Amino acid sequence: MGRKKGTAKSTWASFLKSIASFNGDLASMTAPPFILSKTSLVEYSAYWTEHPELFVAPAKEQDPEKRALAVLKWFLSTLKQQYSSRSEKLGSEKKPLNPFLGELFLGHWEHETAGTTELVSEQVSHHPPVTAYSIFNKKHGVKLQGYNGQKASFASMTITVKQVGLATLHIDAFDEDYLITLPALHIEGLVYGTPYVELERSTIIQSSSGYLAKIEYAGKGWLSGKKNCFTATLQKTGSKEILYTVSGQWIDTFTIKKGKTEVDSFSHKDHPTTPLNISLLENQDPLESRRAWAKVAAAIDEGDYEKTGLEKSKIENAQRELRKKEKEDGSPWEQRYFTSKERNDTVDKLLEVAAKHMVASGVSAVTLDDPSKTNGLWVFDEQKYEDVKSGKRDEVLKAAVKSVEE
Ligand code: HCR
Repeated sequence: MGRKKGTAKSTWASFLKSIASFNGDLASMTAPPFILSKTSLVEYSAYWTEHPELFVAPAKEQDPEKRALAVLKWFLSTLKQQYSSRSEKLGSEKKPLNPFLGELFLGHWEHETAGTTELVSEQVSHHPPVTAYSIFNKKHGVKLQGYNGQKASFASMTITVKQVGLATLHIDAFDEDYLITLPALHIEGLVYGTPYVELERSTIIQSSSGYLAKIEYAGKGWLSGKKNCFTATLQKTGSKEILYTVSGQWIDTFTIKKGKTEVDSFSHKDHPTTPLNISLLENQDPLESRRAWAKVAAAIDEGDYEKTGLEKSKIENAQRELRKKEKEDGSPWEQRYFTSKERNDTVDKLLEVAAKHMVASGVSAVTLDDPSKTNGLWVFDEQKYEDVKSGKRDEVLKAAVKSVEE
């Protein structure tokens, strides 16, 4: 059975048995210690921008069609980081740490041509677990924001994960918005103890300038014999004419064609990622992920699973106490950088356009999950961000940190 031997093999077998009856909340899944990752899910927002030069590239295109294509290219380039970077050695996907409410992951990328791109990621809800993020490059006027939760199910020895949430990209120079839906995925290789992610179904990217990109995912044995494949098209919304087709393997290379002519290509080996800069642990806020989970991460590194469990429980128990206290005091947790809305007009408009097009072309319409599944629609609150930066919210922040440290 794969690379698992002895006790690990029997632990894996009982793990498979146990997930057969889990309730769909990935956070509640108890995984064997050897597949525990020391990275919290709140960090995953950084995967959107490990190629800052591609993130800002659309802002340089004057032609809306080329801009929409540049957005599609950037999105496709993020998939490897998002879904397979933790499993470079095939089949070594791990279970991330479940972020606590208020957990933060902050950083910035410095790139020769793209300049500074900033990242703000925050766990905005614990039940259900939801991470919200804002990634922006002021020099080029490009802003991405989104939020994300997961709903999982287990059948035929596979964990299938539906993502709830969405992302929007804004390009200041053209006052243009792009709505990005998130793909579903499943975990392959579970039976062999070699888990890895395969994407399924589709993603759409609808622009306010009237372009729609559709990406269809396929794994091994479907459209091709290769894993992690996709085919994408770019059309003017409402038109049947395909302007560009993009296809390939999202973990490796893809080509962009206009008709039968190849006009561009992308290969991960030619595009090294740019590392994210984060503060030293001692300079981090106590709610910042790496600092908060440091003892758990150290225990995982040492392979000391008893200590790992102990340190994790300390954080989880403190969180339970904190929620109890908030309830008693009637003062709910206040998110540091994000605000929950019931409606988002930009998103609604783009969805409506995309849905009409899809119904007309016989593809099932895109709908968004009920906001109650993510405790609302989360948007980056620039006022909160500025107030934190200028020190205006110091008192509130100190109180939040104190309550977590107590
Ligand atoms: C499914 C997953 C947790 C969720 C991760 C998400 C969906 C989080 C948001 C990111 O933007 C994109 C993303 C990428 C990850 O690939 C995905 C994770 C892959 C595995 C993990 C499971 C909870 C792990 C299950 C444990 C297995 C190894 C048995």
